Amino acid sequence: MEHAQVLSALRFGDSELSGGTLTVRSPIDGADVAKLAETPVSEMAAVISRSKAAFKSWRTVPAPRRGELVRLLGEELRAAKEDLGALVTLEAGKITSEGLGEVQEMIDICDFAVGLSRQLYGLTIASERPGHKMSETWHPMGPCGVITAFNFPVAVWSWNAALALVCGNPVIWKPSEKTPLTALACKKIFDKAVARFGDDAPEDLMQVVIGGAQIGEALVTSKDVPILSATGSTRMGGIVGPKVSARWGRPILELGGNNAMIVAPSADLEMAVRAIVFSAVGTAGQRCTSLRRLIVHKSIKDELVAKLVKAYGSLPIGDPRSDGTLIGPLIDLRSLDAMQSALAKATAEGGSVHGGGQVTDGVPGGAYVAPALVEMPGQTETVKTETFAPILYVMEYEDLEEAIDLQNDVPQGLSSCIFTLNMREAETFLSATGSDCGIANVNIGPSGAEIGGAFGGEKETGGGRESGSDAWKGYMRRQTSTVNYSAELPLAQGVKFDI
Ligand code: UN1
Repeated sequence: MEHAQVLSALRFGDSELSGGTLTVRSPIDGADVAKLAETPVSEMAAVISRSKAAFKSWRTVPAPRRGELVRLLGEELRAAKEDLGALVTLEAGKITSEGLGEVQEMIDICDFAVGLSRQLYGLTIASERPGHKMSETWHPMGPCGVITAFNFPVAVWSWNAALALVCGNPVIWKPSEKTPLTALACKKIFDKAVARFGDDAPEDLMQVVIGGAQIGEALVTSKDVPILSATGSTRMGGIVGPKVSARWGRPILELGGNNAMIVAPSADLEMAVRAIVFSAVGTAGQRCTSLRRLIVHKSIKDELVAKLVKAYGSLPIGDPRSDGTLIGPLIDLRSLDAMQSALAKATAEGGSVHGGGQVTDGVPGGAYVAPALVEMPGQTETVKTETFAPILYVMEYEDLEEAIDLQNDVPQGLSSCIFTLNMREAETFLSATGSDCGIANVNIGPSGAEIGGAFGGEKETGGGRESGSDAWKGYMRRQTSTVNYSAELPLAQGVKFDI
């Protein structure tokens, strides 16, 4: 589909797409597709105060009813799946199947959140005092700021928004400047769900603000935004996290990853190769869960590298809209430069590079690259640094302890995996002495997590958890209540204080 067709399918009007100051380019061909109006920084106080007003009424709507809105959003997303997937392709450069996959991830989290809306359970806790009852209740928090990155321009918003909404919180979304159109399209889809839902959804339950760092800064520093979820680089998180904490807000951070796979001697190598290729070159290496480090047992390293070099040689690179393409463009030329400079550094550190060059033939413009496989003599500084591009560093190990040490010896802690058929190795990898990451898989690559699990990681990945499991607790405040239904007033810990 041509860019204009994709935009008109989602009912973008000409006036919406022109006359503004934010130029949106498609990474597919570098073409300018829109000039969007930006939210003035001076508007942010009003945006936040409208969100506060929406909170006052949304928190009183029963949670299962709030879930109904998210159910309708899931329905609208099902209806818009192809169109929104195509827009993800247009704006982020993902291949068609991954664009659709991202929308599916949104649908899945909506389904999850609908069920959750009837399961925001607290606890009852045994009181040490007679005639007393102790319990724990979860309450809505207030406006939730969501700052998202270009690489999952819509799914990450939905993980946050679906949970925030059933938990009783309005959302203010600041998408990446590189992918604002997908955010505006989601807002249109959300508005359709609201129109079907009825009057008990307040105005401004979901607001999208368009612009750069200053817009984000307004959310980060406002005391009226108690939850701030931010996805992006560790550098960004290092600024955002402390600022949110300093004003006693709750940051939910999902930052850099430097994800590894250990390939043990017993691994099913055919399966490992498929998992490696998908997770290292899928999304052109631009997932925070992309595979960046391969730690291979010495005895199988040459065999595995040979298989990978062969597989890498035949990967279809090109227009992400074309059938059969597996590697689309990088988001922009800066990413291409960052990749080339990482490869030059790795070479200087003793690495030997297979592939990795720019691809200019048979592509429609944009920043296309061949994925790189880099055999490294050890875990150098460059290997420890996340580069958002399809570079896979290969290192070898002799015993599992050494492999786990290498896996853990990076500043980031998002995702990790081991390929082995040896149960002792697999369980050790998952144990307290194993991977230090938020995600640890066996015989599965590090990327492509399902929404049912809590998503996020440790160390410089930021410690936040989003999406499944009990990540919803990050969007609510916990209240412990003790009720005395006796006629006495005993004090806890047996304290006597008679007056
Ligand atoms: C991201 O790259 O920011 O696990 C999110 C995955 C996807 C989400 C990635 N479900 O790869």
